[in-house]
Amino acid sequence: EEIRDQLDQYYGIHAKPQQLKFTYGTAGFRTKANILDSVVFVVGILASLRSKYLDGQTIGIMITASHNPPEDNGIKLCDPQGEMLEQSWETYATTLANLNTKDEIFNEIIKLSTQLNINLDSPSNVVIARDSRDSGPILTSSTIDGLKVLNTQYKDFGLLTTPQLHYLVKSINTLNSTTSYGEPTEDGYYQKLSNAFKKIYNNFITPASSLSSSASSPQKIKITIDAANGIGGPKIDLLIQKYLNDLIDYQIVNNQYQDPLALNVGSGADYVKTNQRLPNNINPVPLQLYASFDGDADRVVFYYQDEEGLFKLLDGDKISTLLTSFLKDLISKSGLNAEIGVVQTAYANGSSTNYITDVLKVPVVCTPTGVKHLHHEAAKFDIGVYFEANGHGTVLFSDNFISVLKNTSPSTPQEQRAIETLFELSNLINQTVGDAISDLLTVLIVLTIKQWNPANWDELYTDLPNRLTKVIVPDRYVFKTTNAERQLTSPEGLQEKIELTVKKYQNGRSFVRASGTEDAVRVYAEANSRAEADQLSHDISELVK
Ligand code: 16G
Ligand code: ZN
Repeated sequence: EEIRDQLDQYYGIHAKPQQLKFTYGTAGFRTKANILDSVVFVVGILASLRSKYLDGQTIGIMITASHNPPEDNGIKLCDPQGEMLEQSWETYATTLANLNTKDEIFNEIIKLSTQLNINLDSPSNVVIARDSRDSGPILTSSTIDGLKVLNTQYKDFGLLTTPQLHYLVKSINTLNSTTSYGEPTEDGYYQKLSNAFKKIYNNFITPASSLSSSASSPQKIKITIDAANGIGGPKIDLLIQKYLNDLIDYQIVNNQYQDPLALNVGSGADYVKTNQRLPNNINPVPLQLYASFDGDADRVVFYYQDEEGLFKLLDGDKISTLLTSFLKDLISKSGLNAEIGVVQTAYANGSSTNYITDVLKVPVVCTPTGVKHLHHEAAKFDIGVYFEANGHGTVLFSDNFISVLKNTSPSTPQEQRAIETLFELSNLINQTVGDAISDLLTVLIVLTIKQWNPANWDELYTDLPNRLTKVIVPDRYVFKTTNAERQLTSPEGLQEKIELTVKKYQNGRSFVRASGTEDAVRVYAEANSRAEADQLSHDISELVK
């Protein structure tokens, strides 16, 4: 009865416009902000149910549309250990979001609670945060109305990056346990990352070993960050200024997060990766390192200008190989036995896959696009490195391996340093989800230890020229794939045609898949030269149309 009363009170202002259809996809619900109100309201209800179902553990809600344009927004749920919402619940989310009346919603709540054995009177807890979009505050308050329907306790953290919200959820749910992840505050996040960074730094960089001209103090680490005018800018600013100012010499450009219309415009990780060019407002100095975050700071890509003035991208594959080679070296120096593996998607550059397999001799697993697929596979290794080429990724350390690190007594100083570094990397690298801030600090410390400039990093392997294009088709759902999205099973006969075309190109590779976030089909093509990659991309696009 109480639920009916609450629905009576709140449903009216959050009723769904009849004709709209919504789907909880790889990135949660994402669309134009002005049609999201009814959706976020029911997500509040669903988060409450999920928390009650999990004995009151805290569920996270993030309001963001990542790299999408300013007028978009979105909402997604985060499970108690900071992971993506369990897949079966995505279906419940979609069902709830498409109900057209108050009674239908009430019946669905009762149906789910019966089916899943949820006690609706039991406690439920939620934390919520948002990126810097101007639709964020109003959508937050509509979500909170949804939380009130089932009497959920909530805390609104306001502006955060997506990975910070994941950190908080895991920290809250592990509080006072032996697996405590960190202090459940924004500052706790900064402390955890900066402490780990300093420990690794001090283990390797001492004034004596530094190449700096003034022998007493090593040079500061230099980085310029393009924040896409998003929430990552003020957050990394806070972290470095408060905790790492004496080690890092940094500059943030495109940092107008208070101007929501500037978000992701001519800037950000997605812009840089897709267009393979510099963002606005960077005048590159050759061989200096630059980084771009996306709008909610769960992706990062790096780049530099070489001595000939060419733009060089260091994307998710380059991050993955850099970290894998460093970690592999640490494992061997530690004297421990640990299985390291790399997870990629079909978008990974062929050269990176060859490098990891043939040079590093580390196993590579390929999964479909989307964090939940990569994360799941990475969790099967002692150390699982996963990055999408677009810059989203992280490194997972298994619980078992972390306890090995904690309990091993090293027999040499070299072993001790390797073990300590591995352990601190597990603190520096966000274990819940890809995190631009955490990944940035990790790349910086690895480059500093190796005394590498961006060109040294880039030399590990040479990317095959590639092109990613978008083709608008009448119905993208007819494009079905298998083998981690690398082959089409439908429309019939198309895969054979693609393979015949690809065969004409040296080192040619191409695949076609329906986007999970846009009404379009994506065509990826790579080949030996720029011209051939472009031609292959064109040929395949013609087949798809
Ligand atoms: C979502 C995914 C991202 C993936 C992208 C692909 C999560 C949290 N995000 O943004 O990992 O790269 O979708 O988009 O899983 P697409 O299906 O439109 O190509
Ligand atoms: Zn993002």
